[in-house]
Amino acid sequence: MKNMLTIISNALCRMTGRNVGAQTVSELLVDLSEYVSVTSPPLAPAMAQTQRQPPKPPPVRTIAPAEQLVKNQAKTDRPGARVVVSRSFADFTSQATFDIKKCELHRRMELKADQLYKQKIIRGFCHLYDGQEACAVGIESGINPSDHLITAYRAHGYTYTRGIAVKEILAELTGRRGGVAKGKGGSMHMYAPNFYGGNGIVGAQVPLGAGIALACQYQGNNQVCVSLYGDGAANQGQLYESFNMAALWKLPCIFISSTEYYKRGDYIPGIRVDGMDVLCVREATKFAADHCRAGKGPIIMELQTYRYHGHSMSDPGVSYRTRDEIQEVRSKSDPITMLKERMLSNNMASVEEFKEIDISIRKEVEEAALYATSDPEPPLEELCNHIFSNDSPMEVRGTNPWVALKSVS
Ligand SMILES: Cc1ncc(C[n+]2csc(CCOP(=O)(O)OP(=O)(O)O)c2C)c(N)n1
Ligand SMILES: [Mg+2]
Repeated sequence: MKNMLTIISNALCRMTGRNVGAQTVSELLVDLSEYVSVTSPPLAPAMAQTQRQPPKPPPVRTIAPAEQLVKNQAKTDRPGARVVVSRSFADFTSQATFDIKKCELHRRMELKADQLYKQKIIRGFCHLYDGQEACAVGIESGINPSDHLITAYRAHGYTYTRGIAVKEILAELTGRRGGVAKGKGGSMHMYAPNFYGGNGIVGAQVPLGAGIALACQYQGNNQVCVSLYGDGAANQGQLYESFNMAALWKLPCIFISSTEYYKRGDYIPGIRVDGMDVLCVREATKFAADHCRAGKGPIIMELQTYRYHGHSMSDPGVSYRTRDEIQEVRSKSDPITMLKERMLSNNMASVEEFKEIDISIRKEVEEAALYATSDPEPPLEELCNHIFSNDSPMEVRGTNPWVALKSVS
């Protein structure tokens, strides 16, 4: 997975053969669009018919020198290969330490959630995102805090990158008063400023994201909305309806799919990104945000990524893939290890500094876990507050209103 995109990424940097150091990365991407057709042209109706095929793995593209790619461009019959390139690491010296800290904290937080779940302190649904830290961290680094983000139920990492402290996230998972949703939302329903959750219905967040982008456009605030979904939502009608509206109204919406081998974007430009490489994700997001802010309408990003845990805590994650496969990804494409290795080889950080970061992150997560397990549960009289309807009689599905509620703490 790392494979092709890393090779292409490095090769594109080399093949431009230009003084890339003098450009911003976004400029480099725009320049590269001359070579790799970042923007997909609309298809003729007859051709659109033939597109309704089951998704296929993307064809492996061989690397060609820049001039050759330019020459071949006219012959490219499918919408352009979407390639995102990251520049030399030395260009990121001042920022990468911050990225690695966020990636590691995110990983430790998920591992702590795993532990607390197995200790039966976290109950109910719990969907982890370890292995995919480069997606959350890279996206956040590519947008502004005032931009907007909405995702599905796998939301711990995005809640953290949108500015919520680890202890509030863990306390939400344990259902405590100090949780980010006052202990009432749990794993799937966390929110933060300009972060709209945490949505349990697969795909439903995508039209909501288009709506947020419509609000941005209406208010003319130059903000964009990132709307995330997984491959499980990728064939839903509501996605295509949202894409259609976003394209027609040129909404500033970045639709991001964490997926493999699904191809869309026939009418909306799309870029495929190495979702294990935090810098690729960041630069692609910046590129996509620039695209939206320039009034060019929506754009789709496909993050090729890998999750170490199964679907949820009830899925061991090894019935449809082997432990060897997971181990191979861990050893070859882990986003944190890759970033560390590249930082080390570019003299951007030392082993000692990584150790210090590791110690401080472990401490922060341990303290957060202590908070999440010692903070009291919300009082019973709080239970029915903060919901939309106050009209009585109120019925909560699955409960018997005549049975007295009991707290477990
Ligand atoms: C409309 C709807 N259908 C089915 C479900 C049950 N369900 C929960 S998660 C899930 C899989 C979704 O996969 P994906 O979108 O790829 O997200 P990932 O779990 O990989 O992050 C399904 C089918 C649901 N929550 N909502
Ligand atoms: Mg999925």
